[in-house]
Amino acid sequence: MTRARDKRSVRACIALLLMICVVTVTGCNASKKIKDGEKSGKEWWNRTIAYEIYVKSFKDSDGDGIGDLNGITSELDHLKELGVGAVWLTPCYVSPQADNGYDIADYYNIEPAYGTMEDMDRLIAEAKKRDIRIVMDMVFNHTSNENEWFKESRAGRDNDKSDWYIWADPKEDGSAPTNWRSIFGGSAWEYDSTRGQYYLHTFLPEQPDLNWENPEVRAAVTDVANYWKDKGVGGFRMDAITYIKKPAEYKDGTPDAGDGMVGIHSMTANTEGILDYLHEFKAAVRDGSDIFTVGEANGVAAEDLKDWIGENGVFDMVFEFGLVNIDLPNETNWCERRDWKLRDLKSFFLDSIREADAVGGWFPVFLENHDQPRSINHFMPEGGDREAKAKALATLLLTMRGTPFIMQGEELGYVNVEWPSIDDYDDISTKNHYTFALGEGYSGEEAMEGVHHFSRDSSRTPMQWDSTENAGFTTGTPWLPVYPDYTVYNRNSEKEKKDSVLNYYIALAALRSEHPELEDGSYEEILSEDERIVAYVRKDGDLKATVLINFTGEEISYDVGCVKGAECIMSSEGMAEKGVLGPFQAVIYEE
Ligand code: TEU
Repeated sequence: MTRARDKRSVRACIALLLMICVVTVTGCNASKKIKDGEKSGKEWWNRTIAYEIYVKSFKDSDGDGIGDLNGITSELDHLKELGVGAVWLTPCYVSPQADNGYDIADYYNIEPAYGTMEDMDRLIAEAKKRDIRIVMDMVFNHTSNENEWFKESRAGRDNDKSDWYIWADPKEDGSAPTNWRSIFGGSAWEYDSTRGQYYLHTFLPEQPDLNWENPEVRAAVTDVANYWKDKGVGGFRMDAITYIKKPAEYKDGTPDAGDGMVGIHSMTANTEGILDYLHEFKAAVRDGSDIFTVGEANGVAAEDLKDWIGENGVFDMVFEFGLVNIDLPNETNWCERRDWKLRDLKSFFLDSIREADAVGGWFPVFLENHDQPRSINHFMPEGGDREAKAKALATLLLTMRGTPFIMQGEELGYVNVEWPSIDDYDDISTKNHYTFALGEGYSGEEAMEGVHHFSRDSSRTPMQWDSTENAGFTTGTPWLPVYPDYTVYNRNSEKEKKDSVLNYYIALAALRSEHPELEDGSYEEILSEDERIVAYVRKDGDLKATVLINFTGEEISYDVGCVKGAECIMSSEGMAEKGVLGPFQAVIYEE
């Protein structure tokens, strides 16, 4: 890794000259420019790095094998070192854990396995001392079936909360109201004998959907969010938010698989009228505060962004699914993978950033989260040096225009788990995808291949802190096995190894904060048609950084005109030679 000193004064004097040179000699003529960077937001969350913690797997402080809030508090300095200013916690409210906390029984209390409200207050305060804000995961499309709201709702057809969930009568033959398949497999309707009706669940039967048509429901979720805002959190990640509005009529859809069902996503995602609810939520929660909101927006594409973010939008940012589904044409079927080209990945960033910029919105950059495979397996070709691939992806994540979201373990270079049997897996969605594949006629081997590639457990294995037993995650038995490579890939060992993935992340985070063009400079894609390199220019006033990332395991050459007159400020692998990139090498030049 090399890093030259900042020479801004010299650079300012020669900037104009260099620009002229670059324009004259550049071979990067296939460039696509999108914005001059001036209108970009300057809120604290535009300028920071966000980090996702899967609470159950981060750090266990009491030896029960389950991560907890005190564990997180004890490792805040790790996050500080990475330049993190916002920490998104996966749900840590009271929950029966049918979906690891995404089934909330009580929004106002902490799950006992994770700690107490005092622990949470301490975490918020300790984080604040380090300039870190805690971001809460708000799950409002559904609750747990153990939530008091649902218990009351299911008790009869005429109680105060009878209309708080989505209830519907059976078809004449007694079967479910529609043929919709839940996102986790099986019918999206569950029969309840007390009411003699079905209730809708977009996810598990243990996760009944709330009825947002009912103003009392909207007021209740607003109250929850404001309660947490008043505690001083820095923002909200809005879970599965595109599903909250259902169509006016429940109708069967055209089956999309041999089970005769149709995925609920295609029937309910982003239903017209959803934005009215979300504008109401924004006015009651977000407006007038300095928190940020980021919506998990499966079903919202780049062209829809104008309604979701920016001046007329409902959130500050949205997580789009275009990139993570680049190889998955149908989320229900993990056995059907799509070939993709580097051009597709580049287009995703180009389109999303362009659309976000056009409406004065902001883009959250992410390559991983707790539902996704590890990015090394997801976006990089097989073979070659794992650490080099991790650093190449880190460069993309931390120098793209937008707020980067690091998934825990990504900064250590984690890869997917590939356990031999479906019984080794914990995640309920993984098990259901496997069963679905067998039902569709795929062999056990084919179904396991899908599991190895897409299972959510890959991003949920315990965080690896050191090379002691259980990677220092717990003194007890970890709820999910620690990845066997922990003796090499762990925080402490990587801290000691000069050229580790972790130290590269730390250096990149520091570089980013010292170079404003990398934070909110404009974004211009270069070498657009090159299928081996992702390359772009970030500019802010006189400052200009050029990023080049080799996505292949080969040494390759590129037209040196892109970086003529510039100096290298970062190289992921050894020295940088202009015009050449080593296998998976990433370089940043500045002029
Ligand atoms: O995920 C919502 C969502 O759209 C996911 O179904 C995603 O497509 C899938 O997990 C990919 O495998 C959110 C949470 O992120 C997820 O962890 C929860 O299980 C889900 O909501 C239900 O709350």
